[in-house]
Amino acid sequence: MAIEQTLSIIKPDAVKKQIIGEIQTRIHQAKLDIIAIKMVKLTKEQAEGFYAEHQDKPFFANLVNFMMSGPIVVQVLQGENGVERYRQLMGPTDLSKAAAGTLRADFANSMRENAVHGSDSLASAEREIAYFFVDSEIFQ
Ligand code: RTP
Ligand code: MG
Repeated sequence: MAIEQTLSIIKPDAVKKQIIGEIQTRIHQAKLDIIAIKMVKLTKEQAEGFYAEHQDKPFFANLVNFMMSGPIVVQVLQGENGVERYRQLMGPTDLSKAAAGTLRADFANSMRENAVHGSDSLASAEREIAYFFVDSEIFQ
């Protein structure tokens, strides 16, 4: 199986709860390597640009406000089948459907405040990694 990179975000709710380390431990246990990392607070423009695919959705304004409500940790993960395996580790968007042991089942507050983001495809991963990192900040 191919080694893939994916973009992971520890969202404002999880940073506020001081569970960055717990989430990273789960990532390491899932055999995904953290090969780039930074803590940032998004501007409105950055949050809107990152989630531009959702701009026509009814939840867009609330999503943008949430994502700029506090600092986030942005990281690039690498591992075998990394995009799909990190999505599995996160669990589904709707936490009522998330299996125990997934990040969202264990750490999400709600459908919106759901602790983590992960790229949903290889194409999204490429775009999202480039949104936050230049090549010299990624240590493969
Ligand atoms: P993400 O992009 O953050 O990894 O999450 P996802 O793929 O599981 O879900 P997506 O459909 O891309 O939605 C992006 C984020 O928008 C918020 N959301 N709120 N109905 C709602 O109130 C609603 N639906 C989605 C969540 O923060 C979700 O992660
Ligand atoms: Mg998504």
